[in-house]
Amino acid sequence: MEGRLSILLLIHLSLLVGEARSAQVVLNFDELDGGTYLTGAEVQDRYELSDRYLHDYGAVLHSDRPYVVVVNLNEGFPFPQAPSPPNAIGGVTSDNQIDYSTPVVIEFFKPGDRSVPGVTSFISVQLDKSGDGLPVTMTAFDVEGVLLKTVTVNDQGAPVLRISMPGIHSVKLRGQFGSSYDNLTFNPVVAERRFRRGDVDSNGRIELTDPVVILGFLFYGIPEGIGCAKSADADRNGKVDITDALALLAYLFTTGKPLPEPLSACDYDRGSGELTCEASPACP
Ligand SMILES: [Ca+2]
Ligand SMILES: [Ca+2]
Ligand SMILES: [Ca+2]
Repeated sequence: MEGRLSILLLIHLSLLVGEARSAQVVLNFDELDGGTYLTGAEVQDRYELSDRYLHDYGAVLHSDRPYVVVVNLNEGFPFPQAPSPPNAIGGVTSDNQIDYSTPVVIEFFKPGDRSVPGVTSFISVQLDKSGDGLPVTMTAFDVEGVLLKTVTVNDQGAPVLRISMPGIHSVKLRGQFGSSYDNLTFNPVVAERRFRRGDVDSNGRIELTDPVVILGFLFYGIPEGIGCAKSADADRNGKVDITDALALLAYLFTTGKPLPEPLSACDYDRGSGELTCEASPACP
């Protein structure tokens, strides 16, 4: 009985841990100072928003200026127009005026470190309630600026734009004259680095020690983790398991069958699943 209880407790605890790890970030901008929402108004410094969320969440926002504007949608409307009142965000023209048809860009980095690109696997944003019914698009790009996906909604009744796929480094929101954005939600951002497949210990060479590191990790927990899990995914199936060690051994010693790129040189790997590459010293 006691044994069964502790198993249940373990299952419960592991569910809790899983939940904590995958907790989404929700930014509603309501803790910030919000200014007028009027199109054409000049943006004052205190309503600018750019890298405030870099340290904790790895998100940086900009428009034609290196920031977006935080607008208070409570004033002047009979009912609050922000999905979470009072604030939403909007675009800023190059001459520093509020303009909702100027695109808003959200870019991800390793939290606290703008020199290392980051990626998320899910992002959504909600439009305000005063839409004009015209189409608004969100386009996602990978770390190299390659277009991943575009979604479109008609801006009426505070619709939500969402994209769910691995490798999202940035999104561009392209709205109409009255499109402001709220409740920006995304999965935790992880660092993205160049790597070479098979160079598991990232010493610049693919050799016997690399499959040995995979086997040690899988069967003995030594090392505890692999700095660049993508480099260990030799067959590029999105998981690190014994088939990767075998594929690597075959590449080195028997069939010589090449592994999927990036193999010949350091590079990013687009859309190869949820594995990450946090550290890869041989691929700066
Ligand atoms: Ca809000
Ligand atoms: Ca190596
Ligand atoms: Ca694999």
